[in-house]
Amino acid sequence: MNAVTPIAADALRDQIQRHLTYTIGKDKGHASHFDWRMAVSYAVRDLIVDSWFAATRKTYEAKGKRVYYLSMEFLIGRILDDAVVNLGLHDQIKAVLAEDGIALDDVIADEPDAALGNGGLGRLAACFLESLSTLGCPAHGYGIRYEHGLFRQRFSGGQQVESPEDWLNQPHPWEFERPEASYTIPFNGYVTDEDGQSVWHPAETVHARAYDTPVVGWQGRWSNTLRLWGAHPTELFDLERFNSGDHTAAAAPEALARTLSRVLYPEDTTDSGKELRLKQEFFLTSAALQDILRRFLSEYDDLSLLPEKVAIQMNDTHPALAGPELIRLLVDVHGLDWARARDIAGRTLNYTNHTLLPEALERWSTWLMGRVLPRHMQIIERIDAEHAQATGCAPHLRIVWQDQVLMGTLAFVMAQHVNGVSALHTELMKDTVFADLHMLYPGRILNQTNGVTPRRWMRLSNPALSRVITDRIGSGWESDLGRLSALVDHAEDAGLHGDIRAAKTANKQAFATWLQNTTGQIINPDAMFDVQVKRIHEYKRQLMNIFETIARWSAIRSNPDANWTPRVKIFGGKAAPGYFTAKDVIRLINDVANVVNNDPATAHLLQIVYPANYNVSMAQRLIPAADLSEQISTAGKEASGTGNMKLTMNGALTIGTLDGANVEILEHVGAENFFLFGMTAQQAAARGANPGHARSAILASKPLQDVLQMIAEGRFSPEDPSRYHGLVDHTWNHDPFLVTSDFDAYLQCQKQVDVAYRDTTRWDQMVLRNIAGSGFFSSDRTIKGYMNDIWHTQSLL
Ligand code: 26Q
Repeated sequence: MNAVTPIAADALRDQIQRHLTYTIGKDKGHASHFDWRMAVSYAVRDLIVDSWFAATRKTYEAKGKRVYYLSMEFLIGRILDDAVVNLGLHDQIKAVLAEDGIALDDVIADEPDAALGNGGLGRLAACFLESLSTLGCPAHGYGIRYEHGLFRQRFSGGQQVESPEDWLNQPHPWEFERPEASYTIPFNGYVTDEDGQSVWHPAETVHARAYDTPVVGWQGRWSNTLRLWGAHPTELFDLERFNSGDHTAAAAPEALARTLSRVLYPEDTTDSGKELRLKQEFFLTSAALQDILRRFLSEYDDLSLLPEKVAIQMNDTHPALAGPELIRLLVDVHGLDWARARDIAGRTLNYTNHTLLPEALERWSTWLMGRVLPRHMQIIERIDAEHAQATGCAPHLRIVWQDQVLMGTLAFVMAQHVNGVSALHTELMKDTVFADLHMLYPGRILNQTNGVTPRRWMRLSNPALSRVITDRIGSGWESDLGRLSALVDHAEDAGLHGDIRAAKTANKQAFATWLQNTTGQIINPDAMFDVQVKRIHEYKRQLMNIFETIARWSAIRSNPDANWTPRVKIFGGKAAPGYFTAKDVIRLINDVANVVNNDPATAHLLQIVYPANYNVSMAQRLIPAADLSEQISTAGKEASGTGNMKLTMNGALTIGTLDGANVEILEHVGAENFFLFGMTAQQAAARGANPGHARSAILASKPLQDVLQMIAEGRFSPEDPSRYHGLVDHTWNHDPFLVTSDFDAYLQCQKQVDVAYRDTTRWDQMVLRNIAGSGFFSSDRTIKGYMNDIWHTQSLL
């Protein structure tokens, strides 16, 4: 249905040529990779537009329920590569470009990542959009069109240095600007009561303008829309001021408005409490809700039908103003009474929680909220009063408590369904942070374990493995990932083992070549690639990994002739600019790399790699090349993880704790094919409550004492021996994420990994069983779960 009509090579060539000449205005002989990319992107986009319109038509005809996914982050990455693969055009375009001596890979690599997200939450939203299209679920993503996405990272003297990202500083061929789709977003001011009606008199307004990007699903059968909002001034500039010569002040309204969509907050999991962030959240939420209601009212005239026709998903609490904003629009603008509006909102909204870390739970002072959104503050207080009345809850379970608006509580109280993102995380929600609300609203919490799209994370990023799989089990697994389980029928097949191994080796070689070309560093592709890629956070315990690396280096030096398994330790990830402990960890990794990589006694057995600026595109190169996946967070802290899933489906084995979705990965691939270590969530919680936990763990571990001693002595920072005294002291005396308590178990487990890797038959078997067991982790399965259990929607395919 609606599949994009196959296009002949001649037609494709003509379209690319035509765009190069007439859209870009370049002659072949003078065209750069950028010019070719534009021409190819426009030609591919043309093919998507037809399926996009067809899907829109069908959605209007079906009059079914639509899904709206509200998210402050969409970490998309490159768009052309994904579109080309989903349309099945890779080989054709490659051939067409080759005629002019142009490599498709170079054209693709010219595209900057759309990095409108920090990490897991934003990337999940991008995978969800792709699965929604693949499944033919009528849906819109709503987000902010940040001019500057996540900062670029480089290292100077081993330290992270940030610079602004600038992806829109060049034409962006994938978006359609919609000047006609524009809404006024009010801020500040005051509220008056006019005959029992509340009237908000905002002191400031900006316009939210829509920019649409089509999101094409697998084989082009369906395309949904990602609608991003850009902020524009309601008044262009102050002409009077301009004429009087004050040119800077004349442009002030424009500058003010544009800051709203200027830059993505690079903080993940810390509550920054900044006014601009609150305004961004409201900007997204209000624009999305006005758009949703406008579309709904173009099709229906009875607003009580809203919950039947619309499902809104709040991606964490960042868009949780959707509750009060929907009520405001229904009551103040559309004239419904409070009770009906409250009821409609409560049956339309749903909330996904992504973290239990207390510092990440959003809260806003009532003072700030009351100033920026005075009408919403009133509405929140009324929602809260009714919540208290209905449940008789204790004061700390109120939405407003101790002069703060608790956004998690607001989202929970307003939502029809509240979900966690892995089985363990959902159970912990019920048992800990949301235990009381769970009692007050039983049945509201449910689980939807995360997933990732196999189109980008296998087909596109790992064509070598994809070919091997298709040769064995046929095509079709890309949109029905459970079929990978058919690979277990070949579990003992040495031919298949060899093919998978050859694919991995080729990917490792390709990564090594890329690394050498971009950084000059030469690595041994025959060594085990041991990979930890994710945001740098204390709870993710990159520190434990680098401690193990130091212990390993030291052990190799003392016993060089032992039977060592050569390893390349690969790190990737950014720290929030204000997260100083995380930045210390980055510097330590780079300092250790500097010493270890220059030690001729160990260089053939241990190397450390930390390429700067890890992003989606780097993940696509690195994940297919990984042998070992480090998923070593303190149990109970990682809500799910999604990199863990990508690595599993690409044939990396996991060394990990019983945390987040690791638990389910272990179940699906089999405990004998997973390197499990460390405390459980319950044990970790108990251990952390013991004030002397770090000191006693260190005193019980000679290898750990030695590691800390080396760092404290300045072995890795000889020019500044005291550089890590703070970090070492923090480890001895605080260690909030229990690195010290799990360290010995981790060290032992890493030794088992070494042994397993040397037994290639055993390793190959384990790899095969990991790939075969990874089918559950497709985001198609996740989205089907949301469609059935939360949205109650149907596919239109
Ligand atoms: C909040 C307030 C102010 C500024 C920023 C923020 C903010 C921004 C981003 C808070 C949190 C985030 C991101 C959280 C996140 O990425 N969580 C991850 O979500 C993944 C998808 O569910 C999970 O797999 C990860 O386990 C979880 O850490």
